[in-house]
Amino acid sequence: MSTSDATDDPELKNNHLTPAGLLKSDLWLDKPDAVDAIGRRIASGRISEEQGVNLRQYAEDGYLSFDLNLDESVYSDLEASVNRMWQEKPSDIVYAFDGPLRRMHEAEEATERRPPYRIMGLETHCEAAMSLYLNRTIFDYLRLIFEERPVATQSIYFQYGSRQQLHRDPVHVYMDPPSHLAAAWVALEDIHPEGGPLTYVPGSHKLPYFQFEPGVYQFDHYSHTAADANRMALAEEEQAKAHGLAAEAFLPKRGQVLIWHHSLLHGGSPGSDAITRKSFVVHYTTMQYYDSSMQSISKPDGVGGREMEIWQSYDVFSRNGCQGFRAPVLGALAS
Ligand SMILES: O=C(O)CCC(=O)C(=O)O
Repeated sequence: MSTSDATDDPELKNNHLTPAGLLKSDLWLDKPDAVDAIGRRIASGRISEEQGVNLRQYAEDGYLSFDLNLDESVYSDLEASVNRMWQEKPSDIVYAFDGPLRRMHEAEEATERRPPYRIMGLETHCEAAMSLYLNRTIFDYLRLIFEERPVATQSIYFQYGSRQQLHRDPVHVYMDPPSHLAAAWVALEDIHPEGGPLTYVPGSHKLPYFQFEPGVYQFDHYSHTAADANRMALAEEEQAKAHGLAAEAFLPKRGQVLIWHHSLLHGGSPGSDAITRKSFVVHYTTMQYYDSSMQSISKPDGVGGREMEIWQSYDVFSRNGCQGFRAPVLGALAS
């Protein structure tokens, strides 16, 4: 795949990108010999044939998918918990409607329980969400991908489609190193084609990043605008098209998970407001350099306006051999 060479500049504002504009990565599946390395691991018995097939798809197409075989109670518990969140509106959980995150006690069900609202950190109030946040089968794949202990962070529950433009996660989700990032998206119902399904562009993880200026690929909410975000989405789409790549909709049965590569282009397609698209997504990294989970919250400033506050959680907990950050809101409210 050909790549542009826009960042061949020693004075890069950051050095996360290669001169060809790809995200630097030390992960084995990002190396040119990944497919051979997978073959060697199958041959030596380190991974199963099935894992090998999935990891090959991850290396070549940028995602892998399988059925989690979830118990019926996971769906019903999640459903009941989400309804409870809207009834009780606890202050120690965070949601967003069509703007920055806010504490749930500010939520207005009549006007905001519709697309593209989302709830962050539902695992703090829901055992079924916790069982997905720290799901052992997903963690087993992440261990193979990272070759390090993964840590879960930033879960999001969607009742409807996200309507998000095509993007790559490191542009918005800052890990350290940035390539130590993957996400798992679990369908909580059979996904309807008109419900604003998740879309992704197979193979796009091998394309260079859009740069706002040489070396700058991260979206900065303080200095970049919606027009910059549109410019990026358009350029990414055009680049994919120029390489013969096209977006595909993920139309899984409930319980199916999609794990995507840090640099895979993905987003939420437009959908009907009348059709739900229940899903739970978790982001994962390693703790090589990354030591806290962070959230920017919009809150009343006490004099009739609003202000942004950054919340951070350094608290990691383990369960069943899987580890995850506690939601930043819990630490912020406790202190
Ligand atoms: O669920 C979606 O539509 C998109 C989710 C997403 O982009 C993310 O969590 O990074």
